[in-house]
Amino acid sequence: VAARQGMETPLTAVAEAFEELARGMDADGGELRLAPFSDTCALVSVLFSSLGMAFRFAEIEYVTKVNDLIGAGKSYRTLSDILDKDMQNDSVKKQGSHSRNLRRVRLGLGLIKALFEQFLATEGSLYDAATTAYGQVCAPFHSWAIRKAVGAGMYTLPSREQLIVRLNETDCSVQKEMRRYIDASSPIIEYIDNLFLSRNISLDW
Ligand code: 1PZ
Repeated sequence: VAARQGMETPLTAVAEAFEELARGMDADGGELRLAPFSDTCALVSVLFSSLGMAFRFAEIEYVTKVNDLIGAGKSYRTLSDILDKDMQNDSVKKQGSHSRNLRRVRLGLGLIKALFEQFLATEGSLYDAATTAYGQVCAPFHSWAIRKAVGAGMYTLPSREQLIVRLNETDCSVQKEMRRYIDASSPIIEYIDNLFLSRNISLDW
């Protein structure tokens, strides 16, 4: 209904926020400020409710990490500043560090991007799209127990049609908005990966 009436849908809000974040990054000379980044990542959690109750634990996991970054925004100006500080303290990969939480949030952003890519590229079920996306982006870094739990949760995902309805989109509008998120989040994701890689920190964790 919202899409037909021209009102803003959750997906539009997320896509627009990432477009604005990417524009801000360009305006700041290719530097990503922490506060707007964290706020934008927080918006993503509106999408969780459309995936169903089984992914509540994924939501809690994601939101906890985003909230840590929101808190860090009071002391650190940019994403780079977080990495630099954790490098000094040798705590980049330490559980609960801002850098590690940034890496986790980036996995969440990448997961959604991969899910949307799968959704657009195939006519298959949401189960297939989500299973492929999770296998590509997150599974390599998750323990066996987590992978098992996620695999079981996948069976409770809604159908493609149900997801479109829950997101207040139409067949046509959902494609446009998913594409917008994919395009706007790509430079942000790439930027975050480069923060680590340019400091000789591999991304195999
Ligand atoms: C887009 C939705 C696709 C379908 C559903 C896929 C569900 C993925 C569920 C991920 C569950 C994560 C469970 C916990 C993992 C933690 O072990 C790790 C490590 O945390 P640490 O040791 O550093 O404290 N956490 C992560 O890897 C964070 C991953 C965030 C993924 C969140 C999903 C975001 C999806 C958004 C959906 C709208």
